[in-house]
Amino acid sequence: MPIWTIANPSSYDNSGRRPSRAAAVCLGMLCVLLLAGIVGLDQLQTSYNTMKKETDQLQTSYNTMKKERDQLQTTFNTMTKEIDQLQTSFNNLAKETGPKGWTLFQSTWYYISSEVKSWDESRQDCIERGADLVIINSKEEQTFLTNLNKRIWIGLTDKDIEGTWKWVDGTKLTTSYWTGKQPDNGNGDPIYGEEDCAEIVMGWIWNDISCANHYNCVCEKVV
Ligand code: MBG
Ligand code: CA
Repeated sequence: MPIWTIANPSSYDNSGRRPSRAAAVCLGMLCVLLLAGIVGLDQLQTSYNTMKKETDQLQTSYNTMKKERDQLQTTFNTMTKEIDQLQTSFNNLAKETGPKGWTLFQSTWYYISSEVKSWDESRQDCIERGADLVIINSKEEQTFLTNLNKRIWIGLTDKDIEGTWKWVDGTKLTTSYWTGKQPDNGNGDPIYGEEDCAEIVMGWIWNDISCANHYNCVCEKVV
């Protein structure tokens, strides 16, 4: 049945236009809206597809990079191990070929004395060997000296100004490894007297003690 026959004749307006025309306009607008919706949805779908493709590509790149990073990490670990092995071989070789009594540790030569002497005599000995009493610049060097398990003189003194500790090259002390309440300058006890020289004690770290005491020493020669 045609649409205009449904219209109620009482609903005719003053313009004399038939309601079926308004319905047609509405229908037309709905169609336009529907079309716009469809176009919009299509664009959204396209954008979604593009983004999905990009996300997939990013995921692939991420996976590739992760794999590459893992490979680099493995290579790095292998190389670190090789460096350690080379360092050990080098140290062993240097030990064999270096001057008698001298040990190489981290590119520096150390002489561990076999005789016990006062701090001043020990320093003089080091100087005559073209070196000086050891100056400690790193935790590794400190550990190396502690591991010698000897009572040794190091190149540290406060002879010039009491309480101002200086290395034998004149530099001021920055990082220190004093044991417990040390340095205490003998803690006022006449048994110990004035304590102006630093030693590394077996199982201890640093202590100040009378420079006249006789200990082994470690000389250091930087090449
Ligand atoms: C000693 C130190 C000495 C002084 C003394 C004070 C038990 O260690 O060797 O240098 O510090 O303690 O009591
Ligand atoms: Ca002391």
